[in-house]
Amino acid sequence: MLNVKVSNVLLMLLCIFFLLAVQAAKNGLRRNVVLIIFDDLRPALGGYGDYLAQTPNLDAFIKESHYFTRAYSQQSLCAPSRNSMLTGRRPDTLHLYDFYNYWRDFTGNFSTLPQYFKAHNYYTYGIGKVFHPGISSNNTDDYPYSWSLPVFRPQSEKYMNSPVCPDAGGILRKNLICPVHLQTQPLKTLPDIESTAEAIRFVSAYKRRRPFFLAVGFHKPHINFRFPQQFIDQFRLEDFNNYTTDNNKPEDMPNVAWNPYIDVRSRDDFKHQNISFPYGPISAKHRSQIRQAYYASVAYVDDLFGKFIAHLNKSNTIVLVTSDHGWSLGEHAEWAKYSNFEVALRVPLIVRSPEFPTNASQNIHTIAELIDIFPTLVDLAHLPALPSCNKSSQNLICGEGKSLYPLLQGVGRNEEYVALSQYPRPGIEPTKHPNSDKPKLSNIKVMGYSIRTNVFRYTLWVRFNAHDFSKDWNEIFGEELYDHRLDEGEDVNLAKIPEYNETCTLLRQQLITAFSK
Ligand SMILES: *[C@@H]1O[C@H](CO)[C@@H](O)[C@H](O)[C@H]1NC(C)=O
Ligand SMILES: *[C@@H]1O[C@H](CO)[C@@H](O)[C@H](O)[C@H]1NC(C)=O
Ligand SMILES: *[C@@H]1O[C@H](CO)[C@@H](O)[C@H](O)[C@H]1NC(C)=O
Ligand SMILES: *[C@@H]1O[C@H](CO)[C@@H](O)[C@H](O)[C@H]1NC(C)=O
Ligand SMILES: *[C@@H]1O[C@H](CO)[C@@H](O)[C@H](O)[C@H]1NC(C)=O
Ligand SMILES: *[C@@H]1O[C@H](CO)[C@@H](O)[C@H](O)[C@H]1NC(C)=O
Ligand SMILES: *[C@@H]1O[C@H](CO)[C@@H](O)[C@H](O)[C@H]1NC(C)=O
Ligand SMILES: CC(=O)N[C@H]1CO[C@H](CO)[C@@H](O)[C@@H]1O
Repeated sequence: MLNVKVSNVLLMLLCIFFLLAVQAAKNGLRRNVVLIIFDDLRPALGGYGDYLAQTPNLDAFIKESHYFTRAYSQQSLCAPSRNSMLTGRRPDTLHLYDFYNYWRDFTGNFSTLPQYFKAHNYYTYGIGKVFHPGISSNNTDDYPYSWSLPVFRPQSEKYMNSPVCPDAGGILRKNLICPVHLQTQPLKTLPDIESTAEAIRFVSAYKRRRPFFLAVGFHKPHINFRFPQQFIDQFRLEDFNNYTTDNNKPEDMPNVAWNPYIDVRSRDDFKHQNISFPYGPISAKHRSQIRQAYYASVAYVDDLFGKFIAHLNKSNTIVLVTSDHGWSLGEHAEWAKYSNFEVALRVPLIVRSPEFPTNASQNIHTIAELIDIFPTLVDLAHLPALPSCNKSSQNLICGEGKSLYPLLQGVGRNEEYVALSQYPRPGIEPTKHPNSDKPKLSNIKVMGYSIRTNVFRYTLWVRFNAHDFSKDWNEIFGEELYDHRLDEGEDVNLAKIPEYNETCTLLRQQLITAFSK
């Protein structure tokens, strides 16, 4: 009797050891994941063919990566875009178009990308601006749901909107263009420098058996353009004079589509320029200065990116680099984001995985969306696939995007996917009050829905009801059609031209079907 019992116990112990060994082996094979989100970065990168950019570190990284040339944000505003990307759901599903609600309490207790990794035995950590801080992530960056420990927020972050930019007379201003010497800055540092140091500390000190999921959110190139002086010195102002030829709002652009770049106007160095509201223009000299400062801001975060990336072990770490949306640099005479134009929506999307090694930057032209990142990283890490959401399921763990994993394998690159984006307005004319660049939910009266197909961008501005989130496809305030075969800059709106009537009708049907799912 006793012998039988002893052997049972031994068998049980053996089983436990075996299971532990299997788990350890699995963890050993599991790769670390690093997600890097830049703020307001359009693909102004050498690796994306932009010859004005000075981004040696991202360029070298792209050489070892697959990069998507046509990746799009779901809404060109920080909080809604990040909530959409990180929950894998569209703004219309989340009902989040501004900064002032938290999806778990407002819409549904939806899982997030880091939360999914945490649930699958990853150690998850966030540094800097990953979720938009504040109410939209419940003032906790969605901790503890998404993260194994509280998110690192740089101490110098609180001075981001303070008067910290010395003018010619040494007086500190709240300027748009703000090259600085670190010694003059509060805490003698900048937020992204602090975040980079913390990211390096984390990956260098990491000793756990579990793999990690690390998200690093850089604040730049978002305004103000504050960076160490040396980064602006490397750009010549005159190189930015002929960046676009769009000096005035295009005649055929519906007023509802216009974003009056109120945040740019409100900075101390632009306040007194008497830029006519809402259409400007900004003087030629200032146009070049803003572009130069944007590119300098990109060069600055590229430098920090390079310092961090050098500390990663290439052979066991998946790295995905992206941004929340783009930024207009004078296209259509517009600045900032807040629109449905290609320049405001197109983002870099770069994937380096030991599973897909390359030496010679592989570009993928298939259309991708930021909501695709969640299922893609899940597949790259070989976790159980993320189910796709559908109306019949009340599933809290699902995504609305597609996995880009097959595309990385080389499968399905000719699929004609589309990208869907949207932007809200408080009315049909640009206004300061309410701020038509970023209306609060209660003020939203119009929604611009946009579809990017292989060759067209089609945008329809319709009545939106903020109380029940319904839209009326028959009450139209603006219609835009751009043909990217002829007009990459989206300068000529073809929607009113009779020859394009049929194209508009077809795209309108496709758009309504896509946004009614
Ligand atoms: C929300 O989901 C998380 C896990 O995903 C769970 O821990 C929490 O209890 C849920 N909250 C509510 C209110 O259901
Ligand atoms: C969000 O924060 C509020 C206030 O701290 C808290 O009452 C609420 O439970 C939080 N929501 C979730 C889902 O944790
Ligand atoms: C802006 O307008 C004010 C008042 O009309 C004028 O005093 C000032 O010189 C103008 N500034 C510029 C830069 O034109
Ligand atoms: C990098 O990761 C691989 C695979 O896990 C491991 O064999 C190698 O020792 C690591 N290199 C360093 C420098 O830690
Ligand atoms: C990278 O290039 C070297 C030679 O330049 C080659 O030997 C190696 O196989 C290449 N690796 C990959 C993953 O293409
Ligand atoms: C809906 O999604 C669930 C999983 O989230 C899946 O099991 C089910 O088959 C889906 N239904 C349809 C009609 O696609
Ligand atoms: C466009 O075609 C529709 C029918 O598809 C027609 O009702 C409408 O009048 C046409 N509009 C123009 C401007 O030709
Ligand atoms: C080719 C071209 O358009 N060149 C113009 C660039 O901008 C300067 C003004 O800064 C013009 O003088 C050039 O004609």
